[in-house]
Amino acid sequence: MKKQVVLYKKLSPALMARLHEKTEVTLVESLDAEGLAQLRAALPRAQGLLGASLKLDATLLDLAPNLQAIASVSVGVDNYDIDYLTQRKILLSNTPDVLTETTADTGFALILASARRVVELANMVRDGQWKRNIGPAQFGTDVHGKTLGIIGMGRIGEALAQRGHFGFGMPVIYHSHSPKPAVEKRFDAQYRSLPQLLQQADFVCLTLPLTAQTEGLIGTEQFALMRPETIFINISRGKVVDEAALIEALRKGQIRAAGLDVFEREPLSAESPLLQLNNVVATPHIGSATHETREAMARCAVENLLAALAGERPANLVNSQAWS
Ligand code: 8YV
Repeated sequence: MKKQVVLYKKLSPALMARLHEKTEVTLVESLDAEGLAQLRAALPRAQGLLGASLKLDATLLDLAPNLQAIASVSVGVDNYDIDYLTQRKILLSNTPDVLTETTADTGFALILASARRVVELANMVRDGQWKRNIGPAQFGTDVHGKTLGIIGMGRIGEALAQRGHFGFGMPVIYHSHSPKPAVEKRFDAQYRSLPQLLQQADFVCLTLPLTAQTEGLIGTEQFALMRPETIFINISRGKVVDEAALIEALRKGQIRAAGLDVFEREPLSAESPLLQLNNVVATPHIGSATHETREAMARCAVENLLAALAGERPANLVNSQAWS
């Protein structure tokens, strides 16, 4: 008998066909109130789940007694209670690697846009306010040759370092839970303590996962260590930062600008004080959002799920303790 899969993310026709070939699929098209009710109704028969951007807590998972595997269409796994899943022997998989380069591109887009004030000045042109040659009041700041500070030297951090070092001649400094000699050799990068990095980097870039240890890592005390020239970039998770402290630092001119793809609450409210600030570039969590990469992530998730449901170890198993 085919296994029962509940999808809470739309897939391309090719991937839908692949899934239909092997499983019985229930599709929940969106995660609005109606969609969530559909999901709840489908959970009791679900053996596999595939989707993203939904907090799957114990209350929801308790509705799914037959669940064997969850394939998340994301690299981040902060939406899942991993201990609980492991306890129930539910295999959780994610989609690393395929999104690394695209997410690093997003990071660099924010670095360039914030430093060169691309959004603010493009809006000036669009608003018909380009009346004369621009002067120092509109000048930006250079990116090439400046110090790139990366917090969290994982795959995405490395891809950012590669762009900065080889493309823009930037000295690279980094902070992570342990020094990485191979990275240091490849990008001529230097390890720093967190306070040292915050004091020395021209661009402070967050690329680390959200965990109990990283939640609220950057707050008032950390912004106070940055300089008025510092540009702050976040492509990881909003909750790694105390957003109120970030707003305060921007308002007080403690830092020059911020490029943000992630926020404490998403979607970001139109009322957010961040959107009142000209020196903030805010994008709607587009880190991996290209046609090619989202398809590759979905394909990876489908293969992870099919493997798990067939009793094989998925290529990107997150909770290896659940595998026996
Ligand atoms: C999206 C992401 O949030 O992979 C991640 O961790 O943050 C993103 O790529 C989304 O999960 C894509 O489906």
